[in-house]
Amino acid sequence: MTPTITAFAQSPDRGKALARDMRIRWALEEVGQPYTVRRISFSEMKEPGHLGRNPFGQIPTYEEGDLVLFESGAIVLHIAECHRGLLPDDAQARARAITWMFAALNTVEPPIFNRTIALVMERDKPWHEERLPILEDRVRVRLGELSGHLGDADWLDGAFSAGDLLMVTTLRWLSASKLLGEYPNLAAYVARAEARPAFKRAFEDQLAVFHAHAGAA
Ligand code: GTB
Repeated sequence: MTPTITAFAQSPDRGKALARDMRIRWALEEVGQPYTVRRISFSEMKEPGHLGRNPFGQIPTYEEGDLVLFESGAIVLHIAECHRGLLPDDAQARARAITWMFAALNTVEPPIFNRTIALVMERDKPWHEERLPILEDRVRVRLGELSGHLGDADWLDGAFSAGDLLMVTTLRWLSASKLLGEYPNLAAYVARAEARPAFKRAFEDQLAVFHAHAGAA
């Protein structure tokens, strides 16, 4: 059964694939599962139809027959459990890969997302200039720790996994900043992931949608 995911009708990141639907697109491309995309506007996200898919009125969501899921991490885990390629077969290695999924979402994403929010929504606040370096130092703490773990390995724990997929989509929120470049092994890690054919297909698909609808809002 072909799953349907939801994504922004008008990508606020102008085609950079920073919204969390990219996680789902990329995961589906990695496992070779075709999918359809339902593009929804900001107002549609808060209407009953979409609130039935996600009570928080956000994207992405995932529909597969009667199954309706929200939360990008849960969706990627579901895809990884239903297909080969994103989680190792060995039980302990699989548990470690799932640990990295949680680490990406619960430990690394919060400081990075707080910085993103500050840049997008708080630039006009009188305390913004004072707060931003504090937020950036919190990001540096996590990047330093992650960089220390990764060392010169290609991926976080053996073969590429759903843990890497979630970690890279989180680190990409720093692509426009100099922060990632302070940790050359992390910058190379993100570049290595972005070079994967599945990432490129997912990126090009969402970019094509952006170009097709640019200026239509
Ligand atoms: N925890 C949920 C998940 O992982 O699925 C969070 C979902 C979420 O935040 N969705 C956002 C949304 O629907 C889109 S991705 N927002 C509308 C709303 O809440 O009303 C958010 C996003 C967009 C762009 C960047 N960026 O440019 O760095 C980062 C994150």
